[in-house]
Amino acid sequence: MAVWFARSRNLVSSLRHNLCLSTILVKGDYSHHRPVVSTSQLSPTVFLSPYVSSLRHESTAVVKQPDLVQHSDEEDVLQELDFPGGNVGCTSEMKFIPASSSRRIPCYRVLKEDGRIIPDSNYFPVSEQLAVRMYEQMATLQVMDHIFYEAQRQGRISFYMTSVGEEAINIASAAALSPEDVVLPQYREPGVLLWRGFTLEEFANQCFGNKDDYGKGRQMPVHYGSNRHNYLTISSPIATQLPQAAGVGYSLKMEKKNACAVTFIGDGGTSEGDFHAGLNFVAVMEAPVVFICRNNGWAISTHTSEQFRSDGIVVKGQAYGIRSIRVDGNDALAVYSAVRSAREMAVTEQRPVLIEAMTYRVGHHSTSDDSTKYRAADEIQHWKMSRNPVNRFKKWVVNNGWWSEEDESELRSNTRKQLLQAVQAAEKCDKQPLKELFNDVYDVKPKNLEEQELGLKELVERQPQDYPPGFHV
Ligand SMILES: Cc1ncc(C[n+]2csc(CCOP(=O)(O)OP(=O)(O)O)c2C)c(N)n1
Ligand SMILES: [Mg+2]
Repeated sequence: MAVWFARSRNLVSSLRHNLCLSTILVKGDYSHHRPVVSTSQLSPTVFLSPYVSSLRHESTAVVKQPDLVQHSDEEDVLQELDFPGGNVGCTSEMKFIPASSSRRIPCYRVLKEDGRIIPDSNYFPVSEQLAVRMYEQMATLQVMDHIFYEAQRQGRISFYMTSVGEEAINIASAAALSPEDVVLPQYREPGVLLWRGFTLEEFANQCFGNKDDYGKGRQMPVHYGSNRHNYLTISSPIATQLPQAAGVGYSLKMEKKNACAVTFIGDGGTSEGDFHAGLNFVAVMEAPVVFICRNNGWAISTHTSEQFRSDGIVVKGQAYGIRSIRVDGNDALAVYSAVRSAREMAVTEQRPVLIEAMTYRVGHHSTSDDSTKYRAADEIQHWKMSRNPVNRFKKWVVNNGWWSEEDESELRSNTRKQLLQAVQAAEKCDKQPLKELFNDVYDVKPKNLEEQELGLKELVERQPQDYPPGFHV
């Protein structure tokens, strides 16, 4: 017999006990299968040893720590038991918690697709000046992506990754942070660096790996980093930035800084062990770290359905004891408010916060990828046109009378010109001498590196035809 009760869970629970009905289901309960053993067959003593029972009164009387007690909202708790991790209510029902909650965690949003604000939204107001700057930076990021992508296609740079579809996460999160907050990026967050004042010339120098690149041309394009802007250099191995963020956050805490660490990760990155180590470390150390997960549906060609079976990432934050929120990553106002609140909580309460920003990777994973091989072209088109975060924010800014089509064309053509100049200058600029390849990692160069340096020098001298004219180590 399966009867659905939508209202009183206590009523259901007491009916179960009194009528010995093992299959009364609460609406939304995932345990649809018949229990192996009916509740009437089980005695509470199966679970409570006499030794534990004798401590019951003491434990509940001595410490009442409601925050530490996770009462199930469905079951009658018989009494509390004290375990090393705190008091736990106990139940005579053998019931596994469901694999996921009955309802998916909702997604916080403020702006509708038509650029109007959802009535009664709860968000931080954004001034005209801030809104215009946010929009300008989103548009600049679009132009930058376009020019560098084309430069790669023309063979002028070796590699590039766009942020197309994720402009709102990039810019709105950056706008909500303080410049002292230390950012540990994955790689699809150049907009944060743009917001902080990294110039288009600096972006171009890195992509061309010339002598003005802060990494001295030793990294792939898009692996930006800037001490001046508190933006740690991107490293290719996915998720290494999370345990590093734990260390950065903890050091900010020890130094009593009014700042937090902010680290970005993709949905795919959450499958790495470092994601879990980072979250747990930060939760336990109570470090001021904001985790921003860009859940864009894909990790190269791996869809999220092949990546995890949980309700996305937001529930993983909670599993580690981290306050978490799911937000519409294509809604700049929602991202701004969520990140600003998260940052405030992290700094004032000295605790981590996790944000799962739902979005879609409109571009290919990188210039080494062709995403039409594993996803439908009309799916990409849908997100590009109907769910475009830049267009949505623009509608709001235009509706407020803060932006016009003249402003738009002026901004785009100036940015384009500036970028083309930056690309040309970066391309002409000399590279670092090859010997720089062997510097900076060690204070004193070890013998094996000296040998490799000598070996490379000999190779260049032996086969000069394989290297540009005048090239030497
Ligand atoms: C440890 C490690 N494994 C694999 C890779 C290869 N790799 C580079 S990006 C990527 C996908 C990451 O996807 P996601 O985290 O969702 O970020 P997105 O590209 O979607 O922004 C993979 C598997 C890597 N760089 N490092
Ligand atoms: Mg992804």
